[in-house]
Amino acid sequence: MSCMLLGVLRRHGSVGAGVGLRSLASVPSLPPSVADFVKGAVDECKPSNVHVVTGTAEETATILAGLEREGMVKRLPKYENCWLARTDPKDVARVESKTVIVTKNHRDTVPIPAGGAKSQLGSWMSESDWQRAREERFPGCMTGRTMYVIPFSMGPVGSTLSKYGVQVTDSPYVVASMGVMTRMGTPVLNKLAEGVEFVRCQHSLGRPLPLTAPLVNSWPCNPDKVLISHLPDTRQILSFGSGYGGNSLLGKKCFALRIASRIAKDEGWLAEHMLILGITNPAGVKRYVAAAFPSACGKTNLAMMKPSLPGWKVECVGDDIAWMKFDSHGKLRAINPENGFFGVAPGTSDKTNPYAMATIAKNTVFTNVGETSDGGVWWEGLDAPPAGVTLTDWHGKAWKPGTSTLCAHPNSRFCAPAGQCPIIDPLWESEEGVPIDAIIFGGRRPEGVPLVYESFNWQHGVFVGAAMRSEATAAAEHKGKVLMNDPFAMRPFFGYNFGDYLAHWLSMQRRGAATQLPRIFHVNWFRKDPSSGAFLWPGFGENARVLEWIFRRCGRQAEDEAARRSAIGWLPVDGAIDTKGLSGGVDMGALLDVPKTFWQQEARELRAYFSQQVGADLPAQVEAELRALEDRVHN
Ligand code: GTP
Ligand code: SPV
Ligand code: MN
Repeated sequence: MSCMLLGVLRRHGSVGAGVGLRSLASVPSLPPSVADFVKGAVDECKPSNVHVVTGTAEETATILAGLEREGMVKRLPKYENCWLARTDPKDVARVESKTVIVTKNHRDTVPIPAGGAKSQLGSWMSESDWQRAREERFPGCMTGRTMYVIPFSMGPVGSTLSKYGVQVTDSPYVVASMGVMTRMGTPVLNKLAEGVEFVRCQHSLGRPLPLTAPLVNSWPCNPDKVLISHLPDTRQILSFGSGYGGNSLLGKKCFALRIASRIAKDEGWLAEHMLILGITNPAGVKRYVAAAFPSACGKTNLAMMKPSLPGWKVECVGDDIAWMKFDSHGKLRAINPENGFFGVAPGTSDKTNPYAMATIAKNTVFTNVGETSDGGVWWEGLDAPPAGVTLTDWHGKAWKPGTSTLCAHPNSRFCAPAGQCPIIDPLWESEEGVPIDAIIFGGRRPEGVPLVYESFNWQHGVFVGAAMRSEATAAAEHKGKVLMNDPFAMRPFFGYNFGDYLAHWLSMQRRGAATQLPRIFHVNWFRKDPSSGAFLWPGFGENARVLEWIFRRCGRQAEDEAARRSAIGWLPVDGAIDTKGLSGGVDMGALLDVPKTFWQQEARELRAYFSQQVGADLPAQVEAELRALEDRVHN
């Protein structure tokens, strides 16, 4: 850390923008509250330099060129301004076991599980343990490195639904990625100068210089010391040891879900793990829906889907996170707080998601995908490259199709600007947000759960969200195909006690106008044929057939000719899902079946889960819905 820079911080409470100190005099100073935060981080982390990020294209180019020199990214000459990063194989996904929420009381963070069991609804750390963990990690952690100061906005700068943050980080890869995923730089700094609140985000890779051990793949990280910590009371995030995805791009899951869910509870709105899409029918009527699926369960795919049904159009507002608030007319309105897509690469192809393929054709950072000898990218699900083109896997080793290992890591990702999506919705940056007519829950359910059903009402819909389960995926460290409870697809992202979260959702009923409340649905694209193990439903663009039924239900009374009452909710009647033109034919009977013994078992398992994991914090209305389900499945 230069003495001169420290001197500037101390005397004026501000730091200049720009690398190096020569330009210091000519750049704007930081607003006092930001300067205080940065000064505290500098004093603790002891970087050698401070760079306030302005967000210009030239600055990004300089940062990427620096990353290339260090061997952290490689230019992909086949495309325009695209880059490939290969991480240390120990740093490839979110680390839920090292992710904590710090509050005074344990129960502010999670319901206390019965019989000393471990909570699956978040991880609490006491203030004193956290203080100790911080002192073991952060002092001097940026020695020899540059600390970047990233002013960023979640949501369009200036929108009443937007929130601001400042992230300090010693990872230039994070700066480049945050530049895609958020609105970042000087316009945000100007907003902060007005004195608006901001979330304080402190991130370090935890590898000060000089190194004491060699890097793997030139990717600095400190896997043994990873800790992703959140202080919702003071709106702070401190993340250490990982440079990957949601561990390090702190605007995403850490801010826009964990901290924002707590802000939303305090302020009376919802911060959810949901995509937002607009769907227009052949008559030109448009509706917006939000959908919550757990990580790697199809949000990005649905958000950008190309409908197989003639005349229908889908447009994308967001693919991962929705901030939603009832407006003065009692209509729920949603914004996508993000500015880019951090999407799963494997499985993405012109067949499954052509609009995602178009989105990632330029200005994209790829991480842990395979590489082609002609300077392009490759992953499982793409056609084999043409003769003469060879492949390198995500470890950087030569790789051939048919090898038993994977070419791309299953959680390899693209990071691309949302504005490049060919079907980005015209209102995706609207300040007031888009009006939501339906909320959809879903997950990977190989058995028993029908393709689609609708809840009986808002309260039952909240129960359906609370009852969500899904097969574990590669997006986190869980291994194997184990079925996990993942209420509201928020299990890894709750910023406060799940019982209070349910009460908050139930209270939304009073904020909305009765006639305007979104209908709540549950979908399952992943039901399997028990004998062959194959998916029963073709998915992807064909999911438009299910959206069509949902669209129709939004405009109707509960009772209509398209739906019949079942033990778990409203189901499509025979023929109500349009299957015309589906190649190969599908077994709609098997897809919509609601097996009684399966649901009796499901209700039993749900009761056990609620009593062990939520206990006294379970709202009475949710308990009543569970009892009502038990009655229905036993009759
Ligand atoms: P995160 O970004 O981790 O939150 O994941 P996501 O919810 O955005 O999931 P994504 O759309 O990236 O899909 C994850 C995986 O599910 C990919 O391998 C997809 O190919 C697959 N998938 C998505 N939609 C469908 C579908 O309708 N049917 C089937 N069978 N697979 C799907
Ligand atoms: C997820 O794991 O749900 C992701 C990727 O979207 S990350 O941003 O790493 O959390
Ligand atoms: Mn996604």
